[in-house]
Amino acid sequence: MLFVHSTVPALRAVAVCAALTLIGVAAHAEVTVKEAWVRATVPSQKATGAFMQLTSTEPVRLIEVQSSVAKIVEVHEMRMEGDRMMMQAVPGIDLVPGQVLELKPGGYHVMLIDVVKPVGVGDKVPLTLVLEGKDKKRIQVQVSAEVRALNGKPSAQQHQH
Ligand SMILES: [Cu+2]
Repeated sequence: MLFVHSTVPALRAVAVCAALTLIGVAAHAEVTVKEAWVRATVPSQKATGAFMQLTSTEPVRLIEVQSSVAKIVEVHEMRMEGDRMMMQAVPGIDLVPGQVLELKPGGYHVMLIDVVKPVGVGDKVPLTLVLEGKDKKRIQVQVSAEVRALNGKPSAQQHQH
């Protein structure tokens, strides 16, 4: 009798684990990041932008970005309001499966505010993207963004002039 009582809960625990694993796989989104770059700063400049192209296999929402190079990191949108260019923080950006979400100058971008030291051309800036699925599960994507000059051209091309 003792043997039976101790075995049944153990089996139940295994069954629960297997079910959780299956849910995890079904909700797994693969997020791809391409062309990640950060605009170089000049010594007196305290804020800059990070840009990239994002795609996902599942509907997910970019809700947060973290980086060790800035004290505050926000997701911003830029848009025309009348004849003025306005920039403001947004709570998140939705990724539609199969569509490229482009963060670019003049559009959505990651704002790095209060940079701890100037970021120079050729440096690598670590970014952690936090994305949330429809099931509220969060995934993190680590990105190494190349620092480029103000015009956004890759540094290799800069050297050709
Ligand atoms: Cu901004």
